[in-house]
Amino acid sequence: MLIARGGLRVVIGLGKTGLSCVRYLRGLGYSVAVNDTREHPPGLAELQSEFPEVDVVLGGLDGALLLSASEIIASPGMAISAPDIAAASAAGISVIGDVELFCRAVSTPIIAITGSNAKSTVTTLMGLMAERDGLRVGVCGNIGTPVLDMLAEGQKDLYVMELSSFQLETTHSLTAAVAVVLNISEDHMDRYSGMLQYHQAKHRIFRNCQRYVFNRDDTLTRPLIADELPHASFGLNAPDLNDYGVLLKDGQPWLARGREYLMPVAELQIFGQHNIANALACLALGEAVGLSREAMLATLRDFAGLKHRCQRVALADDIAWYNDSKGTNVGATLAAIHGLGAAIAPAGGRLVLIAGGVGKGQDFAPLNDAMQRFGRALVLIGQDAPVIDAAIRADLPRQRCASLGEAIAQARAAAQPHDAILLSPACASFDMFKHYEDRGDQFAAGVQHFLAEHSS
Ligand code: UMA
Ligand code: ADP
Repeated sequence: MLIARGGLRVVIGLGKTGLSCVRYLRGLGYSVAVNDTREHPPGLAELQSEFPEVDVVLGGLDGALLLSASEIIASPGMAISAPDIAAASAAGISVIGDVELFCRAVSTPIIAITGSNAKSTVTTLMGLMAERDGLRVGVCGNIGTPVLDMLAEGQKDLYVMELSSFQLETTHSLTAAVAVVLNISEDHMDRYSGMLQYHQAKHRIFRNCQRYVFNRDDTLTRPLIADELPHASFGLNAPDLNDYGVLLKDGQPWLARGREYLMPVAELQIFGQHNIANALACLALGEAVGLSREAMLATLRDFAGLKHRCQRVALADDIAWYNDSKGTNVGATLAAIHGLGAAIAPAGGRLVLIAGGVGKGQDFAPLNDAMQRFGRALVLIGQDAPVIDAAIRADLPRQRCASLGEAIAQARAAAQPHDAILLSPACASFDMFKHYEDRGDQFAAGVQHFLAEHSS
């Protein structure tokens, strides 16, 4: 039997997060109502069959409902600066998120990971490392499983939590065993007034953390908290005694801690400088929570990378095709261009880049130098193709295409032997696709289809 708890909880958003919050709060006996600005939110049918007693208001925020709440739990996709939510907050109603509910309930150690890019790669690796070391580990958060759904899975020894800036905005009680901001570059400028506000949201991860890790190649990742707090840095140069970095041994780069050689970079299956940084970040985070060195290095050797992140999907006529659909901002696309461009340059290869989509108000100019250095041609798709076209001034052949299928054909026409064709859009996907996975899957399927039709 449910114990009736005082005060109405209003959950905003009926996606994965909203549903997980309703399940959690109803499980504790709270009265819950749900509000979503969408007419047909994805979790509606599930909610109505599991919790027919929960009132749902759709098609817009309901200011009166929000003002009647004891506490509002906002999903990350909903900006808490929306006037009705801001008004409730100004009236003294606490506005929190699912991660806050989780942190209030759990004292198990948490590795808390944020950054503009690399979050899912590092979060996945940390989960695999902890599992290999024999821990019961819950990998959750922005990576896909809402934290409260993970809580329902039962006792864990460690949580590895990927946190977005949106989730951090509504979290107050996180006391991470170790926290990291992996890197910071422009993203989500449609939700923030500028880089300062975005940076401040990311750095909330360090509040009350027990240890921290930072990227010494990116000063924006260094927290403004006391240096007495135990910490370690990672970076691509030679490390100080307790830090992680790269040392040369017989001319070959090795992952290193202080003066200690840990593993040749060549043993990593994931490529590019950015992935060396990711591996080093994992080693520093793992040390902070006491994971064994052997388990961590064995995991790094085995890991072949995640789908949609610089993933090779085809090789034909000496031209390789790469799906980097998760490259949804300029920072990620730059990492892909540099990583892949440097890998194919020795054989004379250059990159044909397929980019474009919803630009989220970013400045695309940083892509110019990278494309000048490594580019063969530019193929543009989606809503913000003209913005990218104007920002990349490099003297390269370029095409604007109305569909991904056309982009695939144009990219192949521009490519030469030893080149690589890279889908790394630097943009969100929702003008043409359901999500980045859909874009990546359509690309991989489209490439196979194109190659089958054009094979000699
Ligand atoms: N939305 C409305 N009205 C509402 C509520 C939401 O229009 O009232 C829209 C949002 O603008 C968004 C979509 O609905 O476009 C989904 O939002 P949501 O908050 O319901 O999302 P969930 O399904 O709960 O998924 C969220 C994260 N999504 C977002 O932050 C947008 C998922 O991260 C995360 O995996 C999941 O919680 C579990 O924690 C996705 C994401 O894109 C992968 N994250 C962004 C990113 O990585 O860049 C931050
Ligand atoms: P996130 O979860 O932060 O989006 P992912 O691991 O899913 O991170 O990678 C997203 C994109 O960023 C991919 O295109 C990937 O190749 C790129 N990426 C991965 N690591 C880095 C890094 N350290 N710096 C910049 N880009 C990176």
